[in-house]
Amino acid sequence: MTAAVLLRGVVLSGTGGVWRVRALDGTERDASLRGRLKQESKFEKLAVGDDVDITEDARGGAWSITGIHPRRTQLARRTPGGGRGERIVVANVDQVVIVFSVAKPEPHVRMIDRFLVIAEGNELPARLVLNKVDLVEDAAPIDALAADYERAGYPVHRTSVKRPAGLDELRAVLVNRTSALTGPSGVGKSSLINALYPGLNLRVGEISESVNKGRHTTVGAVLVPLPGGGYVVDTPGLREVGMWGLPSEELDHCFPEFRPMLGECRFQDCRHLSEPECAVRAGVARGGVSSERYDSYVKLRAELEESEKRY
Ligand SMILES: Nc1nc2c(ncn2[C@@H]2O[C@H](COP(=O)(O)OP(=O)(O)OP(=O)(O)O)[C@@H](O)[C@H]2O)c(=O)[nH]1
Ligand SMILES: [Mg+2]
Ligand SMILES: [Zn+2]
Repeated sequence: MTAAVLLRGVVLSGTGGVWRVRALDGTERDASLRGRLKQESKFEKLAVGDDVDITEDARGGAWSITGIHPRRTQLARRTPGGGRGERIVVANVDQVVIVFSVAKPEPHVRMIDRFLVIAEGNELPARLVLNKVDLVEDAAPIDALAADYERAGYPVHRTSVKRPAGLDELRAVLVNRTSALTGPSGVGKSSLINALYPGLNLRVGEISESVNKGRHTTVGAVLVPLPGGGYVVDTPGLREVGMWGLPSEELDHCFPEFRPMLGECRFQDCRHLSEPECAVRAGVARGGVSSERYDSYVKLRAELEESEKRY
């Protein structure tokens, strides 16, 4: 009897029966969950990004997923109403990279804050990329925008694919990590990836569509290996996660600059809206908390409370 071949790898894509697994040596294979393992509950929740063992079947040629290693992190979609059920969209994401452009299209702070809240809700570190800096002559508005986020504790990158600028710094923070890349259409996500990795020539944003073309299952996330180590995962991931199921009373914790003040409101269950002696609103008045960020909090809080009424 020959010993079974066992490889360790990362799940790149797949949403159901067959999963694409990239072994540590860079080779890729399709592998499936079979028989008894498929029934075991821990395998039901296998996700893109999972760190797995695959084994070649005795007859050769076919590979099975035979082990799943503990997850470092997860980007999950929670069940509304605070139930325990959740769906893991991507496992082992190390950071969320949120790309906006400084012009064409204009940055949308409410949307930036929404993406940041999703990252915080999943306990993932996030950074902001402000692309297309070549399009604006006056840097002052960009500096003011960047300052709000830096003050909240987020690293901000200013980049241009056209000039080019900030690309080496951005590449350096992507290496050897799994980054969920997100942002609205047209801000330059694909252009950035192609400028950072000229050999890759992949259109992030279109990958998942082509991989999932013709399937009737839910469109899943796809991990793209980067030359030099690391992965970017294109989302549907993040958009799909949404703020769905984030309890409204946890929203304040998703604004890191609020956290030092949260124990200091007069009421323990302060919503930071119109309650007296609210430490967060005092922070806004003092200037320690950006009023733009606070406005986002108010809007998102209303949205979450509204959705809770429906469950
Ligand atoms: N001036 C300027 N234009 C840029 C820059 N980066 C990207 N663009 C342009 O912006 C447009 C959109 O870029 P994409 O890379 O396709 O944007 P995307 O974020 O991938 O968009 P989706 O795939 O739709 O989500 C293209 O015409 C790019 O040439 C930049 O740094 N400066
Ligand atoms: Mg794109
Ligand atoms: Zn308060």
